[in-house]
Amino acid sequence: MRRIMAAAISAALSVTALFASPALAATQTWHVQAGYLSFDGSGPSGGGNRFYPAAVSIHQGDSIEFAPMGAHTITFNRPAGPVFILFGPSATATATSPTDFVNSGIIGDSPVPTSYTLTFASTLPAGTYQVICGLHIGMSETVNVLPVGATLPKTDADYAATRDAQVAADRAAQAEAVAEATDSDEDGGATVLAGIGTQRTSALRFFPASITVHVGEKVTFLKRQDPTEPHTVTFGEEPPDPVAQLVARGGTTYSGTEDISSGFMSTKAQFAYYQLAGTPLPVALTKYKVQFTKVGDWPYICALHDVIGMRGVVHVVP
Ligand SMILES: [Cu+2]
Repeated sequence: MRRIMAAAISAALSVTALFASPALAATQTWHVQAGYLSFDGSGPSGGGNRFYPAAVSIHQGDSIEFAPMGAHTITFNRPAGPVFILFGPSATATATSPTDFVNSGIIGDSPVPTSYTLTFASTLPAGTYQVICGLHIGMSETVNVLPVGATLPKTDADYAATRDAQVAADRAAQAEAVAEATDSDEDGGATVLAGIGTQRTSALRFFPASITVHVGEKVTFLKRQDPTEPHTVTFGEEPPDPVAQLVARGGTTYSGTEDISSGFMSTKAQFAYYQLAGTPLPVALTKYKVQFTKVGDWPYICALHDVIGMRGVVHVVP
């Protein structure tokens, strides 16, 4: 018995020795947070649309576990075509060459975040790579892949500290943006902002969520203060198909019974980022003006963000 134990220990030691040699060093899993969440009284209300931290240095063979806060994709080598092609996962979660397409699909789109681990294979040449979120313009992670044995500049704990500092800075900038945002239509009429954000963050709300106008007047909905999120302004019933919900329909007059929608509202930069040219979605639409012809309280939603509370109401009085 004793001899068998000794043999086992001896075998274990030789395995340890093998792994200690640079060529066979153990791989490591690094941690990056995708976005952050803000909350108001009703639940999640938006947050960050950046990776935290924005850059990491790792070894060939290492992995990065992305923890999503909010809906994001983890995408290596986005193929050409409308953004919808990124909504589902690719067959593999390992990048073996600089041109591999690796994609998580949409993750984090529920109360419970689901992490996604992307592996940078030992065969991937050392170099600097980008991982993007297909849903949020500017959301990009720089991954410096170094040869096994190279000294890495930071630890996973260092990156967690950077993450926390950047999230705190983004939260402060977002609060300031909401406090200071103003916008108005050229005609000076009633205005609602669809989202308020910075280049890195967003509040998924209508500002104000409740507005009062006289019958016959118009309300202008502006998506000009929220650079990283698209929205819709939708009155009445939505079509069941999620893409059809993003197509403009029904005109711009509302008497309480029609199904009308702005369709997908996005800036020029977002429209290009989503590669939507040639689809039935509106081209870079940032303004939608509706005339109200009947007294009543008329609720509306953003078809993309209604589930987390992006809803409003227009009170029309005599
Ligand atoms: Cu929205």
